[in-house]
Amino acid sequence: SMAEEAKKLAGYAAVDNHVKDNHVVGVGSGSTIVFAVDRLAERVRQEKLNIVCVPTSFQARQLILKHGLVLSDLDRHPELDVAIDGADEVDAALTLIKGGGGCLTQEKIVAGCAKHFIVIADFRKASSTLGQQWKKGVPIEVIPMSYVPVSRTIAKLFGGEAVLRMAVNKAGPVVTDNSNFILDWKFENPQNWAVVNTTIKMIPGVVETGLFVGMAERVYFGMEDGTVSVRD
Ligand code: DER
Repeated sequence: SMAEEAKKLAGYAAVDNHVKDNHVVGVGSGSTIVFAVDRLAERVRQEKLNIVCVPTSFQARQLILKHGLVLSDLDRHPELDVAIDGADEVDAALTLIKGGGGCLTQEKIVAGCAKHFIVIADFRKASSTLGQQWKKGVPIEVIPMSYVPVSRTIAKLFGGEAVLRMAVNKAGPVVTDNSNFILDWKFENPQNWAVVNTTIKMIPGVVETGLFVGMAERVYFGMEDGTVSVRD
């Protein structure tokens, strides 16, 4: 489909422009990163690159292993050369909503350990303000026993509604790779995302927010017309 082709364009551009020999590469989660890992594996084979990969989820770990790439971790490589990951939405200031796939916590940790955090996305993610296209809200990972008070506090502080993410193929709520729950906060108005991020992070029980503020260095958007648009 057009979106799949756009994801491929973005993934290839990021890997070709930012991954070099002897690099430690953070591998994101979701569907767009699949194309980036395809390209990474192809380049490793063709160019005999010496690369190690640090995953951001169980899914990313499976992807690394499936492609025969060298799996590593933050114990061995607490500083990465580059991290590449997707996003659910990107605004004009490169603030991201992430966590649509429920992997936001390890994604933010890995992104924070990288010298360069590069985002890849199809054209549907390119907004000027958050909420224009992404309607599922801001994912927030919480300690399970706290999800009700955290949900109430967010609504009291910032309005909207923070809803427990229920599983589709399992009875009950989605459980993250870290054995936590996710609240999807359906916000009503654009906010000062730096303030929202830090305030929500301080609520007891909150593990991480899906707001990546001031972290992305560059975003590659695959466009409908087959071009790649760069935002930095
Ligand atoms: O859940 C996540 O954080 C993913 O990286 C998400 O932000 C992008 O997933 P997609 O590439 O499947 O749209």
